Amino acid sequence: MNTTSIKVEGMTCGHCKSAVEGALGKLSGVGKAEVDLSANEVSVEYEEDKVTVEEMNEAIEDQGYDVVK
Ligand code: 9UX
Repeated sequence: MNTTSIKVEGMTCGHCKSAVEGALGKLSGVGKAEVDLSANEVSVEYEEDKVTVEEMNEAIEDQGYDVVK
């Protein structure tokens, strides 16, 4: 299991947190996804042979948030 931290802009309330965590959780290969609202950051545990950071970025952007790359 790998861990990464993704910087995301625009997450302000608990529903944002749920939306992003839910979208990441749906991806096969993602274990735990946890949003830290005050840090504008998502920490994700994932299996790198199953899912890429690009796919995770896209899932976040599909929810309407901007990923800081
Ligand atoms: Mo809360 Mo997030 O009303 O885009 S869902 S700010």
